[in-house]
Amino acid sequence: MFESLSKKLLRTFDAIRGKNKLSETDVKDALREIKIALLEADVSLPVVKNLLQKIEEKAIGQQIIKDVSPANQVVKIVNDELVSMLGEKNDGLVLDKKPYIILMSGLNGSGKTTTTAKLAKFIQKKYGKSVLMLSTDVYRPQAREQLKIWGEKIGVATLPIVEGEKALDIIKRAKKSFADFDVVLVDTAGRVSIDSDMMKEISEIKKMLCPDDIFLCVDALMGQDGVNVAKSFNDALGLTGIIMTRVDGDARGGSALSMKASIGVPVKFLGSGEKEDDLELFFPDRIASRILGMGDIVSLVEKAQEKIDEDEAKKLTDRLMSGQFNFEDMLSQFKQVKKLGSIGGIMKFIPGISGIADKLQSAGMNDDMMKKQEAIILSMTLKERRNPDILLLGRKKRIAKGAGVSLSDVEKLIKHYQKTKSMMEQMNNMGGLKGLMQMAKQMKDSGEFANMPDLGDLKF
Ligand SMILES: Nc1nc2c(ncn2[C@@H]2O[C@H](COP(=O)(O)OP(=O)(O)OP(=O)(O)O)[C@@H](O)[C@H]2O)c(=O)[nH]1
Ligand SMILES: [Mg+2]
Repeated sequence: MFESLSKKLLRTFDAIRGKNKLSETDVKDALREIKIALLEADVSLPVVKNLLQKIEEKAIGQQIIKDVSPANQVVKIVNDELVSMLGEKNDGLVLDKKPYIILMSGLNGSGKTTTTAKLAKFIQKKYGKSVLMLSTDVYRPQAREQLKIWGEKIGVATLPIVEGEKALDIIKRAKKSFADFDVVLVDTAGRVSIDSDMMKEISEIKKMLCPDDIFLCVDALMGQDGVNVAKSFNDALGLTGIIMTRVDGDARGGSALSMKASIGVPVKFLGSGEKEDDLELFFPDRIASRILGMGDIVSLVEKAQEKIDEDEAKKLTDRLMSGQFNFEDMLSQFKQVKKLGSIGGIMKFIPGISGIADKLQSAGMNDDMMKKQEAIILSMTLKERRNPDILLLGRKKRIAKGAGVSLSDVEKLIKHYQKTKSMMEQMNNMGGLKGLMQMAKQMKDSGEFANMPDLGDLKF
């Protein structure tokens, strides 16, 4: 989601980036492009108009700030207005009460049950709270069973199922065990928003529960229709947050971007897959910077911290720094990259690189290359991995055959290894991080990474 919008906005900014001074026409041209990009991303017209008006007022009246390029000033204005449109801050869940009750609502198949389980896992992991899940979906066969299976899978308690019970009776029974838990998540039956009986039922559930949060799951693929659905649920229930599901599909993202501005309810979470960990908080500032190609270092670091075994990472760094790097270390490096997701996925998060990620990918820096290199290392004996110096022609040929690659592939990898090792030694001699910064500067000055941003480029 957001990729195509992001690409178009970056192109617009590129067009003004080279200019020392922006005329009113330059700004107007850029704004027109931004407008088209947002409309194509399915952001609703009134929302786009409002946003553009605010950006224009600021952009045209802006003071020239010393040392900051006009284009970056425009990017900053667009960024700030996007953040404000998306709802500024997301404090996540403030579970300030026991039990804290969350009611889940949504259309049929919008992802309520899956999201209930994801949310339970999130709460348990992030806040260390005990969670009870229950389903009042007595209409779809196996609906309550589905939640029970999730509970067993993720280690979260579910209310025992009593066949033949009505939705409100389930709530009545469940309330007796509420005191034993910090958080209670209530999954409900799917409904069509115009189905008045079902809307009446969930309103009654709400009355009985007095929930602290009422979330609506909206399928991102619905586009602007999703905003209309949210409006009718909000009118009936008074929502406290939206969870956009299926953002891993090819949704253009317009509904997520319009929600707060259209109905006044913020998007709180994004659901990005069918597994229990595929849920992330929706942070307006990070989303804006991701869209504007400024990368999202914070998300990357968090993602990395969660998945990489810190000890292993430290061990690897120590070995790198001491020049002891060998193929076993390289293999463990690959494993860590795999844990983070694809190389393309990682690059999207890095400021300055997101715009050239495609080019790098097509130049061969991609997951296929990594798989090939991994296969080559796996064909080496342990002794060879630990002592790359013994890799003479005979061994190289055997390894190539074992990995199903050509001899030149093996030689390329060995060269890559030698280069990395010598870079590490050089860096070590130059004094660690300071050396790295110097090396980065040299690389940039030599034109090798002409697109690498100066730190100054990223500041406003
Ligand atoms: N790709 C993707 N699939 C999802 C996501 N969330 C849910 N799904 C899938 O969507 C389907 C429906 O999800 P459910 O959680 O059963 O939806 P529901 O709203 O509870 O459905 P009903 O109870 O029948 O109304 C399942 O196959 C889920 O695996 C998501 O974020 N991404
Ligand atoms: Mg369900």
